Amino acid sequence: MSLAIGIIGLAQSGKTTVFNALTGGHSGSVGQRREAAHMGVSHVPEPRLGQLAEIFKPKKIIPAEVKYIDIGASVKSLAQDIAISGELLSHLSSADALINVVRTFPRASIPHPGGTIDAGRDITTMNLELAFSDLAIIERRLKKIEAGLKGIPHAEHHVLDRERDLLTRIKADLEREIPIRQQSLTADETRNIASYQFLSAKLMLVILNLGEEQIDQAKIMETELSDRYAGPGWCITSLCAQLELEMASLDSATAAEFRAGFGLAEPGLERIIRLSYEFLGLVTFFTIVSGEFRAWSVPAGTSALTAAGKIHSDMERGFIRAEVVSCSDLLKSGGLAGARQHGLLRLEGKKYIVQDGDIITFLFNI
Ligand SMILES: Nc1nc2c(ncn2[C@@H]2O[C@H](COP(=O)(O)OP(=O)(O)OP(=O)(O)O)[C@@H](O)[C@H]2O)c(=O)[nH]1
Ligand SMILES: [Mg+2]
Repeated sequence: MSLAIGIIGLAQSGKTTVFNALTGGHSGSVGQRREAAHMGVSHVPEPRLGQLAEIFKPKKIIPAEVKYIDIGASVKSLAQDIAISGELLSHLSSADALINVVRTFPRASIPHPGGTIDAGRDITTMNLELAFSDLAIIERRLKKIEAGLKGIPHAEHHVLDRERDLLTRIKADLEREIPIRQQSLTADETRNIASYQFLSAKLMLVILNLGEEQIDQAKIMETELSDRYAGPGWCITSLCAQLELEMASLDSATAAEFRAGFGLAEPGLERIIRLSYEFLGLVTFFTIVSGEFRAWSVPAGTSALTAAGKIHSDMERGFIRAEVVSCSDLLKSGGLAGARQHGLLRLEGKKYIVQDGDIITFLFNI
């Protein structure tokens, strides 16, 4: 399963433009049916794929993927009306992280729901909307717990009591405007609430959507907002979504020229994709199977057994061992045969922790 990122933001902040630019999609921006979610995939830029391809000469190269979801509705409306929002909310709830698109571009012809352009205010508003959604879930659960406690003997209260106490504590912090990702919860408590898929618990990448004329002020804006809002699981960057979308349709040489004209060093979208990847703590490993050379992303700390299962459940079930060589060792020794000769090819067991850049051949038996 690829990693999924939900795109949220206030009305007309540029969510669909960011989505289209990231995924090369063509979803309608304005005046489209608002209740439909857009989903699309983008490839994780990975320079090592090209370097390794020169050695392996694969028939096909398959980069790792990130799935983006533009839910096309406000988070607040989702929390308020469960009946119409069930499916949209579930898309968002199952995302691994959220991108909050915050408008900074001025354009008089596009009204801002807050009346003026104020990125700080909009970040606060979105934090409140996420908290609002989580509070609605907590309140419903607390009611159920109270009802449940009435129906069972006192001696069996402790499990529900513990859950109620934890949720009550989280609720109090949310009411003090502390998102769950910034609350001090133990690893056990975090695990216990994971199934609620709280929105304010998710990693949050804020993208300031700049106007072309604001590109040279981007760093100052990012720093100022970062000083005000930074905390665990929170990160800020900026992008001129409209410009990136236009560049996405150009060939790479023209796009590079265009970008240089605006003083932009790196393709903004690659930066966003790479950033979300780093932010989520993912590592990349590579496989070559029947001529297909492929990059996979897994959370840092993943075992060889789990990594095998990501490719195919049979590989996990019948796992024997993994043959591993690091990308740099392989490039140094010019190929698998050379790496084997130099003793750089290692045999690893189920518990081996996959390292970024590993090239792995899974040996399995079913
Ligand atoms: N100048 C400028 N305009 C932008 C930029 N990004 C988006 N826009 C414009 O802002 C308007 C809204 O953009 P969308 O991407 O549709 O915004 P949205 O958040 O998806 O809007 P809703 O889904 O309706 O809430 C469109 O007219 C875009 O062309 C930008 O970076 N600069
Ligand atoms: Mg939209």
